[in-house]
Amino acid sequence: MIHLSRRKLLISGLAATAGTSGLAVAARLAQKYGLVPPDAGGIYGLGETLTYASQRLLTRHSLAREFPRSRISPRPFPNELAPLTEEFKRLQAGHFADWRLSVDGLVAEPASFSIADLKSYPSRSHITELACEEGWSYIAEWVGVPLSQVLNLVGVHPQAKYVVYTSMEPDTWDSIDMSDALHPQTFLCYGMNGNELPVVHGGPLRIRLPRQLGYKSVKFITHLTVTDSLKRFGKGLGSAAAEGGYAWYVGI
Ligand SMILES: Nc1nc2c(c(=O)[nH]1)N[C@H]1C(S)=C(S)[C@@H](COP(=O)(O)O)O[C@H]1N2
Ligand SMILES: [Mo]
Repeated sequence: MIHLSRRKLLISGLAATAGTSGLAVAARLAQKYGLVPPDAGGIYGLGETLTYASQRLLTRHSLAREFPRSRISPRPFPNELAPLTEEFKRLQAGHFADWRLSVDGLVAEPASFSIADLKSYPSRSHITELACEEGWSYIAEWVGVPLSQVLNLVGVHPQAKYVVYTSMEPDTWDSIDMSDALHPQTFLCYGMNGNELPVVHGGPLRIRLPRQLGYKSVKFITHLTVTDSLKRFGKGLGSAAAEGGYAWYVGI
């Protein structure tokens, strides 16, 4: 565990933005605390590490801004959607009764959950902004179960470092570190603005983490894997997005 005083955090964060010596400080902190993102290789590696390490040290206990109900956007913007698969259409025709979320990896008891199972746990909500990397955003009320609740149910092993989440949409997957996975605002969402989560917004279930850009909030989640390393997943960069040139860590 990191036990840095707030002053030290500020100093290290400042140092991280203060040029060459700052680079060295952040790089050293990154090494020391394992704050090296999986996509840190290659030409932009240092930059990615810097952003991740300095933001992590500064924001590990912070919450994304929550808004009053009056600020909910009247027309949330659904991003362009790839055509739904036959499997998805079949589940949708059955009102997702056969849909399951499976959880495996470094857990005591791998499990699978129906939407009804997930709804049987205390539901939580937050009114937060979804911000796309392309510049648009909207505010909505997101309803679901904290990811931490599901992780506690299956019992995460102490070596766990990341949670990988996979969409029913082909080739769509991402991952977060345990700090984000256990963050109180990180939800598995089945509801939005008082209704079921619409399919265009990722229903029946999407992950929602308001402290990172919209593309980390992957829709149609059906599989979670807890792991100590991202090397075995795809090209080892931590997400399909990272393989396409987008940063793995996009804290806001
Ligand atoms: N499965 C899946 N999840 C996804 C995407 C996608 O194309 N497919 N787009 C991402 C991006 S880039 C953004 S900004 C948000 C948009 O969420 P919304 O469509 O609910 O507004 O979803 C993210 N999750
Ligand atoms: Mo996006």
